[in-house]
Amino acid sequence: MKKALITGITGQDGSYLAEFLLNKGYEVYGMVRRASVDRFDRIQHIRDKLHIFHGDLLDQFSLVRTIEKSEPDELYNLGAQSFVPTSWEQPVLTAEFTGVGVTRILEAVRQVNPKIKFYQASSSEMFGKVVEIPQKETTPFYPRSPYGVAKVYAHYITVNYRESFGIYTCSGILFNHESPRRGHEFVTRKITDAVARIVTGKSKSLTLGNLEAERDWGFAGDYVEAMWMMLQQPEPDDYVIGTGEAHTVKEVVEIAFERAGLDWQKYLLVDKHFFRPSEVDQLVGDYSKAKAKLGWEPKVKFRELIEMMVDADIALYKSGA
Ligand code: NAP
Ligand code: F7E
Repeated sequence: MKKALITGITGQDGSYLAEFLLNKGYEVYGMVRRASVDRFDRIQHIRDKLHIFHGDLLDQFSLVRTIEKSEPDELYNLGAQSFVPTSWEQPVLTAEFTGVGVTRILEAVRQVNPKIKFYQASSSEMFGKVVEIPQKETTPFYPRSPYGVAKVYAHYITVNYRESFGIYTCSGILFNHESPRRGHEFVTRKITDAVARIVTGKSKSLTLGNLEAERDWGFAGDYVEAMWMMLQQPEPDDYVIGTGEAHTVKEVVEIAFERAGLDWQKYLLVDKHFFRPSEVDQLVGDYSKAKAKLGWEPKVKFRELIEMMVDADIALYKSGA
């Protein structure tokens, strides 16, 4: 039985990846940071099948101990401060979690067992002010937020440990991916949650920032499969994962309200407070390398994804949550 260790197992992707690996017959270990209350909502349904250790990307010794105790064949590093606006408010902490944290965990791998296969959660935010459309593995990076800058560092340290020490490291450059488990502060979930609140009489409006920004939105459940596929190849490499389609925030709004039979223009407000100091205007991923080498393709389409999220949020409120 193969063993996998996931950092960030309590997050959106961590929960889908844990489910995916359990279904593949893996023994799944998760590293969680200590909090005064457990944050296991997303993994509650599989909690009894998981092995959980406490550790933190800020604490080198806890990383070494977690890897020693779990003895993984594969390590998926999904833990990060992942919300872009917070990275302007806490740039140093973001650099520590999202950037230097990756060096800490790679050092722990090197010390404990350099044969572990390592996946790093890189991001399309690294492309930032894009220099070509669509973006692929060879597109130069131009990050536009402290989060994007930290991810560029993390990406290159992952490449560097592959080239310097021969460790099997892969970097998945993932474009935005969403699901009913997405954090409420991210724009898709903020919109679908607001629609559900309006439908159930809990709210009267939704306030957003830049409606014209374009993103390439896919389904998190599809994307975790790509992470696993990367670690099953004969040679480690880096891959862009996206859908190849760009849509505006306004399109998300239109589809979400339409799904609930509401006219969005009656409910939507725009506030400068939600605009960013520097914006990423257009992201769209060219996933042809992943398709050719991994045989990976996205399954869930954009409209289907937003409708799935609206339906799930309405069901949640109707169930009394
Ligand atoms: P998420 O829902 O925000 O989850 C982040 C996870 O990281 C949580 O489990 C969190 O634990 C954990 N974490 C935060 N700081 C940590 C620390 N110091 N030590 C250990 N764990 C820590 O993010 P996600 O959407 O699942 O994304 C997973 C990864 O992919 C992240 O690295 C993100 O930056 C990257 N990524 C995401 C997307 C996307 O569109 N979702 C796209 C590209 C890349 P708590 O539960 O304790 O907070
Ligand atoms: O913003 C605009 C905002 O916060 C998307 C993370 O998973 O994907 C995610 O980062 C767009 C931006 O995601 C609001 O200005 C308008 O243009 O949902 P988001 P993100 O910043 O793209 C990347 C790939 C990651 O790696 C990150 O970890 O939506 N927008 N109005 C808004 N965004 C938010 N959050 N809230 C608004 O009210």
